Amino acid sequence: MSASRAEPHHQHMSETAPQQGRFISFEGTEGVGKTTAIEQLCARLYTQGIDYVRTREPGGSPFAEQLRAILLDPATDIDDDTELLLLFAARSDHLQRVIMPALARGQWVICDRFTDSTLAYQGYGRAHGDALVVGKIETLIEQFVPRLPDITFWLDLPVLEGMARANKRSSADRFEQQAEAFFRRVYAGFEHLAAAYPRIQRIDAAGSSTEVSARIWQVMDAIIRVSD
Ligand code: T5A
Repeated sequence: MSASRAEPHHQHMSETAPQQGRFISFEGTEGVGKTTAIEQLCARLYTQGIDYVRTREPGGSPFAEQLRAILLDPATDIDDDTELLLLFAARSDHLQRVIMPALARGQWVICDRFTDSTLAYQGYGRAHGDALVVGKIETLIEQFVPRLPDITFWLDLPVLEGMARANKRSSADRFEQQAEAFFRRVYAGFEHLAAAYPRIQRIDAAGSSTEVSARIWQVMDAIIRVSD
C-alpha cells in the first residue's frame, strides 16, 4: 500500500517540455471545496499570465455534459458497469475535444475530478475495492486515457465535514444520495491512491478557503516552476 507506483505508460512531469501545458486535477469526497480552490487557483494563474482551460468531470465538453446530466440525475436507474462505461464515454469525448487540444496548444488544464474519482467512487465506493473491478478501471485508463495529470491535488477532509459543507447548498444528486458508508469507502480509496501514486498531493482541506489555497500554492510552487 505504501509502495509508490509508477504509471509507466503515461508521460511524466519531468519528461514534459517546459513550454507544454500542465495538466492539474483536483479530487476528493463530496463538498471538500474543490470548486472553491479551483476558482482561487485560476485567479492566481490569470495574474501570472498563464493561459489555462478550466474544466470538470463528468462533463467538460458538450456531449460529456449531456452524459453528466444523466449520471447525476437521481431518476437515472443504471447498473454499475453501465455507470462506469458512461463515465469513460464522457471522459473520452472530453479528452479528445478539450483536454488534449488545450495541452497541445500549450494551455494549462485545470480539471475538477478525473480518473482518480473513477477509481475511488466506482472501484472503492461501488465495488468495495474489489480487485477485479479496480483492474477493469485500470485497463480502461490504460486503453482510453492518453495523458494523466502532472499533479493531482487530493483535498483531504473528514467525510462528514465535506457532506455538511455540500448539504448547505443544492439538493443531493445521484451520488450525493449515497450513504455515509459509501463515502467512507471512497475516502479510503483516495487514501490508497495517494499512497500509491506520487503525482497525488494530499492537501489538508480543513480551515478557511484562503488557508487551503495557500497550501495548494505552496505545493505548486515547489513542484512546478510557475514562472516558466
Ligand atoms: N464521480 C465523478 C464519479 O462517481 N466517478 C467519476 O469518475 C467522476 C469524475 C459529481 C459526482 O460525480 C461523481 C463524484 C461526484 O459525486 P462534482 O460535481 O465534482 O462530481 O460533485 P462534488 O464533489 O459533490 O462537488 P461539490 O461542488 O459538491 O464540491 P466541491 O467542489 O468539492 O466543493 P465546493 O468548493 O463547491 O464547496 C462546497 C461548499 O463548501 C463551501 C463552499 O462555499 C460551498 O458552499 N466551502 C467551504 N466552507 C468552509 N471552508 C472552506 N475552506 C470551504 N471551501 C468551500
